[in-house]
Amino acid sequence: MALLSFERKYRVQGGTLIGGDLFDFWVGPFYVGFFGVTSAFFAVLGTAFIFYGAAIGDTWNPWLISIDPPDLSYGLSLAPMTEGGLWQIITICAHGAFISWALREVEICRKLGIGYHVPIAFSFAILAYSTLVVFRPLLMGAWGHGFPYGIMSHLDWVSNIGYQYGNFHYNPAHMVAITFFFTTTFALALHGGAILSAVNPGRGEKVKDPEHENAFFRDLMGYSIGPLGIHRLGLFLALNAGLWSAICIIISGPLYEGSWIEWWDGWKNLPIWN
Ligand code: 07D
Ligand code: 07D
Repeated sequence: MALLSFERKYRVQGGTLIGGDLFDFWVGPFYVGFFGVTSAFFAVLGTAFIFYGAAIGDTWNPWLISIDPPDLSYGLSLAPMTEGGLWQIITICAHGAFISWALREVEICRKLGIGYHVPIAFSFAILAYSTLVVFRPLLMGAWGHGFPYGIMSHLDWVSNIGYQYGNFHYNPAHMVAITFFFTTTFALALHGGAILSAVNPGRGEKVKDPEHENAFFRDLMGYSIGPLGIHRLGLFLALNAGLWSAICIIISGPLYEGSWIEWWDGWKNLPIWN
């Protein structure tokens, strides 16, 4: 089915979570929906507040603009606009935009009658972000534990927090997360390579089918995970990368305050050595 007639067939009314058919229409190629409107609302408002913060700040250099969270002394209270209040409002807008975007994905899945894999996957990114700016600050008793919104300043934050706990490389959950990130790129490189090698051969060569891909991996290592399996594996690896990232930062502070380097000395205290 040609793409345009496919779109016409599946551009159906219904499947909305809220608002009935109020915003159930398309603008050009984009589905609008109630959550499209709320996404746009929060994204525009949040961006406007970032520009306002930049305007009252001391630089227009895009790398150096930074909207900082309130000082730790404000605890979990609301701060004045110029002393972290802006960061708090932008955090609310960011959550409004990200969660709306995920729910808009859900509505599109419902219209098409497909699974919710994409919105579930995006939820893991939102979870990692919320862990950094909501859950961890709540558990530690101050919004000041969130990261600043700025291109270079958020790197300063990652570096500072990394060394505040000795050296983040020694955080065991950070190790697991990094391993999942690396394995995700490894799997995507193998999968992308396998697909291209079969369906994009040299000029004049015949396009090959999935059995060629299976046979390649069977010849290479005795096993092929298969066309469906590789996507299951990919999603599993990628979601775990985000999940273990959230775990590695939520345990730093709320659960363990010392140096991650010294945490490994714990094995010396095991009773089996006595
Ligand atoms: C390629 C999809 C497209 C998305 C892009 C990002 C903005 C920000 C905001 C001016 C893979 C668009 C960027 C809208 C503009 C202002 C205020 C996704 C792709 C192109 N970071 N981070 C970057 C964000 C955190 C870290 C780049 C966001 C944590 C390190 C970009 C968040 C920690 C490095 C960026 C976020 C952390 C970066 C490229 C939110 C741990 C880099 C991102 C909402 C996760 C790299 C100068 C990219 C860099 C980089 C955006 C959170 C660490 C500016 C939106 C606090 C170590 N981060 N980041 O390609 O070059 O993502 O930084 O949580 O080295 Mg970051
Ligand atoms: C949070 C982004 C969410 C994004 C959303 C969408 C828009 C719209 C619009 C494009 C989670 C935003 C969308 C804005 C854009 C348009 C149009 C993703 C998020 C919702 N580390 N480390 C991690 C490595 C070191 C430290 C995670 C490696 C040092 C701290 C990952 C190395 C020290 C924290 C990771 C390394 C240190 C981390 C990040 C190597 C510093 C965290 C991925 C090789 C001295 C953070 C939840 C992530 C974390 C984190 C990797 C080194 C500190 C596993 C590979 C030793 C403090 N590090 N790290 O979380 O876990 O993505 O955050 O050296 O907080 Mg680390």
